[in-house]
Amino acid sequence: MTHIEMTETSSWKQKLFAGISALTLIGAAACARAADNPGPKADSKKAAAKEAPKDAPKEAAKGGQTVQMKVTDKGFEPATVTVKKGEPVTLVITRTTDATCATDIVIDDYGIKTALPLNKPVTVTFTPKKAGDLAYGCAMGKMIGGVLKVQ
Ligand SMILES: [Cu+2]
Repeated sequence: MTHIEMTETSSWKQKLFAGISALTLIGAAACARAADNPGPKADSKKAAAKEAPKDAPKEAAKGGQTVQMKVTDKGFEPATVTVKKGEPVTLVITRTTDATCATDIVIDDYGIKTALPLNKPVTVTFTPKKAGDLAYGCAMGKMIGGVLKVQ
């Protein structure tokens, strides 16, 4: 009896471990794809990876608040976003236009300056520490930008 129970437990654990290993591999592959790695070999690998778009939401779902944003010819959309103090915020930003100078997102108070490649979701994560309006925007004095309202 005891022996059977132990066997069942260990096989269940093996299955779980195999599942976690698979997820870890998927995560590592997603990170490798996210890193800019120009060159003909890298490009052909990227083209072969069919599931790339599915990986971004998984990464963003780690915890806290997730906000999908776009950079269009009107600027950041939505420009004003309300977030909660003390909870991690994940901004998933996709720049869909080359018509503006907003090719980076800068949030001075949190030391964030992240490039926004065209048509590629980029994840920016931080935890707002104080309530109030937090300005963000492009790298040139936030000429194009918006406000994160921390409550
Ligand atoms: Cu600008």
